[in-house]
Amino acid sequence: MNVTQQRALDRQVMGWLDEAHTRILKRLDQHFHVSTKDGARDLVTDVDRETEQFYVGKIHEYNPHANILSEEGYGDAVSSLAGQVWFVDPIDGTMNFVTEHAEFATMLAVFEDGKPLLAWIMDVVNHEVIHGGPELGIWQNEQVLATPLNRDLNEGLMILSGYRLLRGEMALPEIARQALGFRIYGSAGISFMHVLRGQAVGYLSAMRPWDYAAGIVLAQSLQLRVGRVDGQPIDVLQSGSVVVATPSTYASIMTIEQSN
Ligand code: 2AM
Ligand code: CA
Repeated sequence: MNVTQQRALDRQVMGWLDEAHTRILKRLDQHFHVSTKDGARDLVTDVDRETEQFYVGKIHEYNPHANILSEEGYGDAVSSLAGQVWFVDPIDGTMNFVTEHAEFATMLAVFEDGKPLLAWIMDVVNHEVIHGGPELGIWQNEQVLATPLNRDLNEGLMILSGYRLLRGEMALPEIARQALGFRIYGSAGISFMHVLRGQAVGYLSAMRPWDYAAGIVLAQSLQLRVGRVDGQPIDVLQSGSVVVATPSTYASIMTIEQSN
């Protein structure tokens, strides 16, 4: 897909996101059903399912041959990055969606034959979308987003998984101690947005593909570093640790991980 086609697809998906924004906010004012998946804290609502079905319909209309890896099961069983592959998280931070009615995101990413093309993360309540890709550049709504300043861990805020921090996993307590400060947002998408805007120097969590696919596409396009805590590169079809950070912070985190 050339850059002109990418720009057209970006505009089209921005239209889907406008529609999703309206639908999701409308649903927040109505009664919706909440149930649990993998334990009492893993929530899913009617709105997660409806929104995923909405995106899957739009993607199939755009490209009937697309393969879709999505959280709630309306996509496909994707085992390879061959062809066009979409990653969909309809509501990211469902706990925040249910309890706060804020600080949740919706995320999409598209790859072609393993190559990242475009991604979108929308902070739904604030109607802010960070979107673009390695060839198109990165935008927040209509404004170009610049590469964040290369600040080190002790010069900025580090975003962590609260669940993993409490369990002392992935050297998170030591990373929290060395950071200027640390934050926990409970939504991968909202966390990525802070790093992409340069408000935080990094984010570390254990995630599933739809939690991080969009985030790493946007981060790499802004010259941020991404990888696993064991130093391995990321296979976007696999769940596992994900570090996203400025180059300096990434190096500091890797030093801590290696002595862990
Ligand atoms: P979700 O709301 O789309 O499930 C904090 O809970 C963050 O971790 C959210 O982005 C959430 O995404 C994600 N998450 C929730 N349960 C998870 C799990 N079992 N493994 C990995 N990520 C999870
Ligand atoms: Ca979700």
